[in-house]
Order: sequence, then structure tokens, then C-alpha cells
Amino acid sequence: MSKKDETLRGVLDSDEKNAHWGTIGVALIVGLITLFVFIFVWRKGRVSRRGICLVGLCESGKTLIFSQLIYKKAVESFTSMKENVGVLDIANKGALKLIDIPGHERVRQRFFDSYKNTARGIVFVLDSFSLNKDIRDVAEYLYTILSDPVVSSNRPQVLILCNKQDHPLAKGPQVIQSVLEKEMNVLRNTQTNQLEAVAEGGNRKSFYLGQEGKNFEFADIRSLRVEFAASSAHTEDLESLKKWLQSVA
Ligand SMILES: Nc1nc2c(ncn2[C@@H]2O[C@H](COP(=O)(O)OP(=O)(O)O)[C@@H](O)[C@H]2O)c(=O)[nH]1
Ligand SMILES: [Mg+2]
Repeated sequence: MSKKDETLRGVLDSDEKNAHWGTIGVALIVGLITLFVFIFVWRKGRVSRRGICLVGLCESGKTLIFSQLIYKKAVESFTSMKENVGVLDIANKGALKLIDIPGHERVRQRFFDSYKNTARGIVFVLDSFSLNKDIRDVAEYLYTILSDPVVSSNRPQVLILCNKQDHPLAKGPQVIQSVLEKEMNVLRNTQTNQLEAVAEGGNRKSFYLGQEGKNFEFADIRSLRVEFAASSAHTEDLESLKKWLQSVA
């Protein structure tokens, strides 16, 4: 090989190297842009979700809670086959959109489906007095909501609100938590198929809630933070709900 050839080879090599680094550079830039776009969209999704869904069985007190938060008083003229939507101003944190989702079994899934994407938080309201009688229905509805794929991926904060504490025979939040955990455990073990049938459409995929190989506990749901609180809409005691809303907003 002559000296001239060697020089030429050297020039070609360095051209190849430059092209190589060029490709890596472009790939890096594209990768970074994709990452930034992803983070932007993800953050925007989280920041722009301002909905708080009030869910729970019929007669648990959702509409009374809704009207006390929005109108600061009880309003009787609500039909419970339609959702109620109102704006809640939270000091220093901006507005939240409160949605009272009707509890009737036939319509609740449809309403929840149309609002769950906007949910920053979910308040599951239950009647602390009639829980024993309704435990199966309450646990099924709660299970359906907590194992919803959109809920698992958006990770709204969840509050289980033990309402009607003014009733002399009402159970407290700690007792209710353990009663619910037992029932959710039974459901998880034996009723997965039935749950899927209850969900509208029938072929809805639900996630395994909690940890496999041990009894169900709310603390084991890795994607969700589930808290418990007590209230009495009847005596206008909604302090712990208001505190929770303040922290979520
Ligand atoms: N004692 C008592 N009754 C309540 C309480 N909250 C709601 N109620 C009553 O329970 C019934 C059902 O309430 P409502 O808000 O319509 O329930 P929803 O079906 O979940 O919207 C109404 O008669 C309410 O006055 C509460 O904290 N204590
Ligand atoms: Mg109602």
C-alpha cells in the first residue's frame, strides 16, 4: 500500500467514525425529545385531572354530601339517576370538580366510566350503620372501582368515607376497614368471575388487587393510596373529608 493509499484510508476511517458518532448523536437527541414529550404529557395529565368522583351505593349520603360542599346546605330536589357536577374552590390550590355519581347498579358503571379519566380523587361513601346488611354489595362495588384498569394506571387518591356517624349504632372507620378487608378477601378468592360479569360489557379485565398469597389488605394495593375517614353529612360534620380534599387538590 502506498503512502497516498494509507492517507486515503485514514480519511475514510475518520469519515466513518464521524458518521457513527453522528448517528449516536441523532439517536440520543431523538431519545431525549421523546422522554421530554412523555414527561410533559404525563405531568399535564396529572395536573389537569381535577375531578373528584363521589361514588357508593344508593342512600349512602353522596348527594347530601355533594350539596353541603357545593351549596353549603342540604338540597332535596336531586334525582339520583343523573350525575350532579359542581365546582369546589380549595384555598390556595384552585378549583376541583366534584361529581356525584348515582349509585343505582344499572347506571353507575356508565357514569363512572365517563368521569374516571378526569379523577384526581375518588371518595367512596358508605353508610356506617347499614354496612353489615350491605357488606357484599359495598365490597363488590369498591372492588370493581379499585381494580379498574384506568384507576390502576391514573392512580387517583382514594378515600373511603364512613358516613352517618351520627347514628348511635354506626361502626367506626377502623372496624369498617377490617370488615371490608375480610369481605374483599372473600371476593378476591371466590368471586372473580362473578365480578367480571357484574362489570358492564362482561369482558372487562380486572387487576389482582393486593398481594398474592396473603389475606387482602388495602395497604397492599401498590398502585393506590387508600385512606379511611368518618363523616356525618346529617350533622354537617365533613371536616375530615374537607381536610382530605385540601391535601389532594
Ligand atoms: N343520619 C344520617 N343520615 C344521612 C347522612 N347522610 C345522608 N343521610 C340521609 O340518607 C338518605 C340518603 O342520602 P342521599 O344523599 O340521597 O344518598 P345517595 O343516594 O348516596 O345520594 C337521605 O335521607 C339523607 O338525609 C348522615 O350522615 N346521617
Ligand atoms: Mg344521590
